[in-house]
Amino acid sequence: MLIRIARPGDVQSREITDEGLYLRRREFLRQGALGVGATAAMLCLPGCGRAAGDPALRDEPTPFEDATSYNNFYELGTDKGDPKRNAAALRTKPWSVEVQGEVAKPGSYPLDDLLRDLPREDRVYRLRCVEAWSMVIPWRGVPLSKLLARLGPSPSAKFVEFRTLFNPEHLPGQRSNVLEWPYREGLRMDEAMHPLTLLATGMYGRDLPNQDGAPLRLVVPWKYGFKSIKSIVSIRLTQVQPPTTWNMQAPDEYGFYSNVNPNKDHPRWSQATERRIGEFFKRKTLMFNGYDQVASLYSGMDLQKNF
Ligand SMILES: Nc1nc2c(c(=O)[nH]1)N[C@H]1C(S)=C(S)[C@@H](COP(=O)(O)O)O[C@H]1N2
Ligand SMILES: [Mo]
Repeated sequence: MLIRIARPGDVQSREITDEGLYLRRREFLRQGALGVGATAAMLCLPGCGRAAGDPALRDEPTPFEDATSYNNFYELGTDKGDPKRNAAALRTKPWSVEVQGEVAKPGSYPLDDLLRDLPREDRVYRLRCVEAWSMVIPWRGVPLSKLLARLGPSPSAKFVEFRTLFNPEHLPGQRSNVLEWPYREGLRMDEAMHPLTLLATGMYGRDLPNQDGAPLRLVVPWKYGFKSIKSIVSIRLTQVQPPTTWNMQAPDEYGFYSNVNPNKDHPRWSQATERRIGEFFKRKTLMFNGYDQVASLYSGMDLQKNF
């Protein structure tokens, strides 16, 4: 059959009886996804900048429809379908980003000025949610390192803190205090400067839909999805590790680093496997979500303690 050989972990032993069904479904999906696959391949020709051998290359992109209707964006509601339903409430024009802290060029930048002349790059990245599902998305954006280089980080800058818009009028989820608003996230400086770290402005060759974090979101593909903060209005360079939303909410469940790590269970469920949206069966979760090139950032760190 014209299908790839299943990798170990694709088919669990208890699911073996369904293998025929699984194979037919894969073939069906592959044929159906050809159009999207071709688009993603084309997107990645010019200036793609991905390391050769990126495992995302072997993965079929998640259908656009799924990536824009099954979302986590608590500011637009806590159900997966809420962000799309409430997307129109978020106003993304005009949009400014406050740049503060240990940086040579602080200020309030209209988004166009912030990113002016920084070329957009296309990157197909997997995104692995802490809830054990994953997607493969063709992103478009600017490497965060290029923006930070333009802003001139001081030698004293050790971390970068990001915050999402706070505006309960336009973000109806913020009328309830299910989380402490504004949503915030942070990276260590070397993580922020890593070439994989992307500030996305688009996906699937178009502008970001509101439910996916328009007009500007972070994408850190080796970390759980919640690090990829949406609708950013503030970037602050700091000397000390900034508080982050999910770590504030439940420090025993969500650490600052939040690297995808199949060997470190969430206290309430396993992280060893994941379900790719659109697929029937679970697959094995890879260390750093398969982005082995970041491993050296954590050499010498105990990733069971620094989860
Ligand atoms: N501001 C903000 N950013 C957020 C979230 C959120 O609730 N608010 N959810 C996070 C989580 S848990 C995940 S898995 C990803 C989901 O991104 P997607 O909906 O584009 O797939 O966004 C992350 N960024
Ligand atoms: Mo998530």
